[in-house]
Amino acid sequence: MSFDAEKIIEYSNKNPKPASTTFAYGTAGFRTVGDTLGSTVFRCGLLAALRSQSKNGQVIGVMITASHNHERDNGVKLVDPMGEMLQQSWEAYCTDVANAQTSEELVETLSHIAQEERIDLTIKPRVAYARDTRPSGPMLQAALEDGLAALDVEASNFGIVTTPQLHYFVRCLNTQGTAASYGEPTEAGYNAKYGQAFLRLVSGRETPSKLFIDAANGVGAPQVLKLAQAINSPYFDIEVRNSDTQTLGKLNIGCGADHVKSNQRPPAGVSLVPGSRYCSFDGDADRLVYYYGDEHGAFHLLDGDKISTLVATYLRDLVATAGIEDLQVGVVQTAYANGNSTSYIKDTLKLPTVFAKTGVKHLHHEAEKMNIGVYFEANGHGTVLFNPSAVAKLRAVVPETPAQADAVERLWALRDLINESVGDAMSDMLLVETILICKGWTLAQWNEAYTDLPSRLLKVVVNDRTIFKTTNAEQTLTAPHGLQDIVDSLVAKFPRGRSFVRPSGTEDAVRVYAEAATRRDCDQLAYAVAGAVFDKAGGRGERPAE
Ligand code: G16
Repeated sequence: MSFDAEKIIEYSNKNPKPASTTFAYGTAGFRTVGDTLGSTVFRCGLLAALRSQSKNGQVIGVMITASHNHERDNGVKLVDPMGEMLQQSWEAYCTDVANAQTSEELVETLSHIAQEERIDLTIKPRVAYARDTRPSGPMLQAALEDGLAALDVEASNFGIVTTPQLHYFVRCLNTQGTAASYGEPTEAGYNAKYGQAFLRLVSGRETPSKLFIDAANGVGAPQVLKLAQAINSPYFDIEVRNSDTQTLGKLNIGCGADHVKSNQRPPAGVSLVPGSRYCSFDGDADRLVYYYGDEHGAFHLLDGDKISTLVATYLRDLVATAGIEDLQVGVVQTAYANGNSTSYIKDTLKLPTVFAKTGVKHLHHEAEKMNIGVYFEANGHGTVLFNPSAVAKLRAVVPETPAQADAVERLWALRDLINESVGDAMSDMLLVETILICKGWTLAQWNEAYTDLPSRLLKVVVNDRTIFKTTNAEQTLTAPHGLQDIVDSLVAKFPRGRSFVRPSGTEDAVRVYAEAATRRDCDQLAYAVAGAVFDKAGGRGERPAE
């Protein structure tokens, strides 16, 4: 059995590759200007079919989104059967397939992959797909549907949903009717699963004040309203801001988690009232940050590091109360983690912590190695994983006291509350809300655990970001030659200084991160490093300046 080459060529000719463009599967799939992605999304449909066949017909997910990026961008990524990111060895296939110059070359590339992976092409492929609210979404969805039709895929269209919801649906579809059943693969099933776990954990406690949610004018806005409707309880009293998904030019502009984290200020449309509680999603609701304003007008950010320490502390304490021996909670971070958060995890919480490269796919794999792995990027993207050994240990506990029984029950309920397939702003928000409600904490009390070192994240646009190569979990540059020495000499000038440079995998830019003991030093260091990048590596546009 082989492909119907003629059919693939016919559909492929409808979705031609732009001749001069090279596509690369980056941090979170392919991302670039949406209008140029038709051929890539079409071809991802073909590859998703092969991936499904290679997994014995399990459902593979395809999500069309560019998450935090500008509205004109779009992207596509594949989701593996348990809702996790595509296995990394297949990313190279994605790149090969996306860059085949002609339709005939495309068929050859697909045949080569089928041979290499020994794929049984008689298996019926199954794919689930969805998109976010971007204007290029319908065109790209049509291209994807061409790819699915070319290989006779049994396809399920989940419409306009958040990225984590699609990951959840894929896992549900592949576990239906098994002991590992993850839930109903519908929006209502998602809302019921997470909503019910939340109510199980908080009922009987004091109700919190209203939570203001900035939805980045993205798909999280309608979805979180549906979640609130399903929960229908004073424990989840929300007001959604930046919920306009209809007007062009609004998605992620001046709002959303990326804007709030990068600029360290509230989003448009939100004036902070002391004592009130706020959080932001990004454009496809896979990132979450919290914040508040104090009575002196100062802005306080509770980012992914703060979420991770809150969650790790809570889990560590529950495990201790449950009296489960050898059940280790660990934390995975990236180089963007604030230095004081890392010290707090190691020195105060006394929990193991490891560093991974940027991209939740890298953190996820590290977290899988831990019993209970808490992983969050500083930008608010992350989740918690309970590995099979943790689940076995939880099952084996025979509680001897009511306190122990309660802690065990809470650990089970937390596992139901957490979207283990991927970082999920809505599920993470319910998790944070649960912990705050159970502790009776305000955001200011949560923030007291440790004080962030001043940090700054800058973007530098250069002629060719592919000349930047890194090592050491992306904290050290190996190219362009000599640039790391300059960064090192700048860092040495500032007490508690730390800085690194890496090419973005989702945007056409190089990222510069810096932290130091004072705000003044941190900003000087960040702009000095960004200036050096601009000068030595072909900066474009305006030279970064304070
Ligand atoms: C994606 C990834 C994140 C990553 C971010 C920025 O986020 O899922 O893991 O931190 O891109 O990556 P980079 O610095 O390589 O551009 P999102 O929210 O855009 O999907």
